[in-house]
Amino acid sequence: MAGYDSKDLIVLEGLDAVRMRPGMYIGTTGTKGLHHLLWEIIDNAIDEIANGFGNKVVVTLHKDGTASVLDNGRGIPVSPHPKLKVSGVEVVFTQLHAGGKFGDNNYKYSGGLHGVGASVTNALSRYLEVTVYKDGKKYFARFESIEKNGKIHSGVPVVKLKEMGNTTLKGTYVRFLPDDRVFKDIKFDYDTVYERLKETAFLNKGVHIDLIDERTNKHETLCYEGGIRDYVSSLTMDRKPLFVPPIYIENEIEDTYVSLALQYVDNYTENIFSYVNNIPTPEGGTHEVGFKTALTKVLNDFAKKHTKEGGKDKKDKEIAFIGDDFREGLVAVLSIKMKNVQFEGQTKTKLGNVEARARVESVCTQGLTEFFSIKKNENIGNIIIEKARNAARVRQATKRAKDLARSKNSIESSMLIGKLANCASKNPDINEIFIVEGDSAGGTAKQGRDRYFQAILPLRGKPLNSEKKRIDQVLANEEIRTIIGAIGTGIGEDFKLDNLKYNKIIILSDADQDGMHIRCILLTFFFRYMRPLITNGNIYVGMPPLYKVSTKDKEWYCYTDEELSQITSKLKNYSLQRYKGLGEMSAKQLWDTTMDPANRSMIRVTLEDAVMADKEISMWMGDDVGPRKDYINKNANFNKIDTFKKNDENDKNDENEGKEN
Ligand code: TSJ
Repeated sequence: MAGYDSKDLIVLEGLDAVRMRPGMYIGTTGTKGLHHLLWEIIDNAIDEIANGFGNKVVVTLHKDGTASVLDNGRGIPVSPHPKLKVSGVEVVFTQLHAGGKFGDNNYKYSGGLHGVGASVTNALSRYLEVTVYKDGKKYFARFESIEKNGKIHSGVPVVKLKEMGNTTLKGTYVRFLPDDRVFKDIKFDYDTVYERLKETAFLNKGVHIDLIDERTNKHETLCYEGGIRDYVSSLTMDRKPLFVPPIYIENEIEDTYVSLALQYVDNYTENIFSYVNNIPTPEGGTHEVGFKTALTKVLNDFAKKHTKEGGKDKKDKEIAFIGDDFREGLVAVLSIKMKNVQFEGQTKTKLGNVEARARVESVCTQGLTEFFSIKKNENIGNIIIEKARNAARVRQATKRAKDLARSKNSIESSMLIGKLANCASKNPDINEIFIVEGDSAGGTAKQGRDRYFQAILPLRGKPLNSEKKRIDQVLANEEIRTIIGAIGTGIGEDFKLDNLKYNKIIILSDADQDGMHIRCILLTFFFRYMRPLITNGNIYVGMPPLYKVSTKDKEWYCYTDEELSQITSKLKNYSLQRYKGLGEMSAKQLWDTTMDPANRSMIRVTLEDAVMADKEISMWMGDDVGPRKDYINKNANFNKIDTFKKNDENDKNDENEGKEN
């Protein structure tokens, strides 16, 4: 232990502090902390490469429990430090650098997870060895954490840096054994290291990173010429990108390097992965704000310009986009490099530097504007605007529906006036509302009803567009919003059964395909947004008759084909009327057959019915064409009320709603 003098002791005390409170430097002494030792070393090697010196890093997990990192950079300086009078290598491994304050040296951007440096790895290792290949010479040094008089001295230079002969190589090799007196478990995990290196390789384009596990003979070579472009592509690979390849921007401004890659996928979530000096910033920060501002601005400009010129969609002028609209389905990686970074937030993973915002915004605005000004990229712009327009519509419709559901006296709202024929009674327990397909049938029902307790809400024409892909868009439908207003409970999280205005909600639609479709949509809507109404048994499907059989002195209504043949088989002279729709019935007939509680038969909708309707709707409206095609083929001549018929027969025995009270 030659050369272990008082001057060094000061330094050594620093490293002992690390061992005393490892948590302060590496977070934990668990697996995460263990791997942190390796990240510090890797980050230093990557820094060298990122600064333009060398192009390769090899990480090896050895059988003896050590890990090593090799780069082909310039080699850590070996000359004596002017003040400390020890080699540069010794400074690197024995000097504790207070987090982030390592700014004004040769490192352009100080890396390392918290910038604590390689000395922390040394302090928490059994031993650490360094080999430097530089200026034709090979150098070696070794550090150990030694126990002496019951006290552990951390990271002591036991072999001072020495020349070991000639070499043609360049670079730095560091190998260390984590100290089992600090860590419970000192086994490095291949997958953890692999994932970290993959991310690093994405963030440092063109850098070759090898991972070798000598314990298992597993190995991997990572190198992405596209950098974060490849990162984004890998993220969107399984998620239907709306265009390829990702948009890419890269520029430097005021000593801040900004790179951005982005793509859109066919879903509704926002995925921005941001980094500062290769450190992830999951809490975001000023750089993300700058990017978002730029994206919103550029896309808004694009939308304005291209709707005016093209004039394809006049409605566009009505839609005011907000930033969120441009981030549905966005997958972006933003990586910046700058000096003197300040982290904030709960987990210190949010960039706080105010200057970063304008710089990132400037680079992104310029880059994106340029991208979209190129003629062949116009189509990509249109795809994004189309997606944003969709997002904006859903947002507005959802808001309208929610507002309506929240507003206290929504029944008085203008939309309902003239549509809803409300009942006189204010007692929800006895009140019923018929949701009737079509204005004409609605009119008949209004005439035929018992206006004391029966309300009628006609649905106009063909209310819902089956082209709509998302159920959220069902909320854009005025009819649906009217229903929400009439029922009174609100929807989704705001649902309150206590505010239900009608104990029975009865869907009355024609027994044809359109009728079934409307019924499906309504059930799906109730299932998704007012589910307690279904589980509570408030939703019914009305059963108008399909036929009327008349003889000279009697009339029968038939609700199924079986009933019809049963009755007509015993008759000789009869006339048959087939009801094609509710509108063909008189007010009295409708009352007698379908609305009069004493005679009517209705189906109480069960959760299973609703699930079925929901599935059916998903099939019709989903993105996946496969199942829809199958369904159409299988049911080319399907009976329109299949879904309900089965239940009809069951229910008729035990219930029966028609014979209630
Ligand atoms: F973390 C570490 F220190 F242990 C470590 C550092 C580990 C590994 C594997 C590599 C490195 C490292 C450091 N590789 N390359 C460098 N480069 C320098 O330290 C260096 C070289 C030359 C000059 C110069 O100004 O000439 C400056 C520096 C900082």
